[in-house]
Amino acid sequence: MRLDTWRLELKTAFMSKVLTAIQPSGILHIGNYIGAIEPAVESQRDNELRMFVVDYHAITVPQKPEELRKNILTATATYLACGIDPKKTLLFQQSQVPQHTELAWILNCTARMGELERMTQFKDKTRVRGETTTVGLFDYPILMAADILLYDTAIVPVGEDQKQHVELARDLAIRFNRDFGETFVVPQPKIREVGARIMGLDDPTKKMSKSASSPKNYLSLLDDPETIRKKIMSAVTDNEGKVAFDETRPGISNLVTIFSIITKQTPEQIELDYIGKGYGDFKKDLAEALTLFLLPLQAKIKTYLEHEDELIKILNAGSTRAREEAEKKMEVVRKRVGVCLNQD
Ligand code: AQP
Repeated sequence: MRLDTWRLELKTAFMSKVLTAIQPSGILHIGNYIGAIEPAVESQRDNELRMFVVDYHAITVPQKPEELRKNILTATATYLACGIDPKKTLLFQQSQVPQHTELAWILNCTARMGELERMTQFKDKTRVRGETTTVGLFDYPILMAADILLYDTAIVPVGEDQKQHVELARDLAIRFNRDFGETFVVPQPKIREVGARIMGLDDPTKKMSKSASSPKNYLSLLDDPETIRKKIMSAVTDNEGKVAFDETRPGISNLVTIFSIITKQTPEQIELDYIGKGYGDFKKDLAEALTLFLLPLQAKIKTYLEHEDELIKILNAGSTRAREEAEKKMEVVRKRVGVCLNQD
């Protein structure tokens, strides 16, 4: 065997299956980039990555059909612009792989009401939606568990907000394996140390969210330089006036975190650079750094969006491969549960 072939085989044997996904519930923001996209791009190098657009998650809250379609394409263009390579990564659209909803139904029949009632994200969103909360919103962590378990996923890089959902997927995998025989790999959440929870610019006590009621909450990856400047300059901080990463001061710490990640400097380095300077100088530099970071990314996203047919082709090709893989797992699951009548 040639040395390079041997090396490739050895590498493949140690590659982990990694999975990540984003809801096309709006234009992706810097929190999605830091919490999910950048870690996914990193893991693509040495792992087997599955990355998809979870459109059936997005409809757990009302979406305008034409906007949803656009957001699916924009999310795909964003993944590609950020460096996801469909030759290395299985890139697809969740709704094109019906095995996700099929497995979700089976897992529904093993999950407990209390497990879902405890989900923090559900409780937060219910507070906002009140009577209009859908059954889908309640059940969405189960669909997410199905997304993960179908592909023998070992690692799920997520932001802090999704940790509880990955833990539910673990519990459901362990229970299914116990009751029906070894079927699912038990996944692990992977949460980055800095930037796992980017906070809202208008309220740093809550996480940045696409569906926040005010656009001042998030920094969209498509915001233009003037919007970036305005949002950063008006970001909520405190009266201390000292640039520092300090958990008791969530506003300024959040901005230092964003600065640190996009400029690849440590928070300590940033603190040193701003000794004796005020928030105004810091925010101005942060807005400039974000503009420099986002403009080339936006140009790439725009180019991908100009070739809609290509984007659809990439998603369709990925979805075909995902269906084949997911179907193999579902054949085992149907047998284990007892609904498959063929014995062979
Ligand atoms: N603020 C955040 N900081 C760090 N990571 C974040 N993520 C989301 N918000 C932050 C991570 O991005 C990935 C995709 O999330 P999602 O779009 O599937 O759902 P979400 O977590 O509910 O994100 P949003 O922006 O808050 O969407 P909406 O408003 O539609 O619910 C996940 O890995 C998530 O952790």
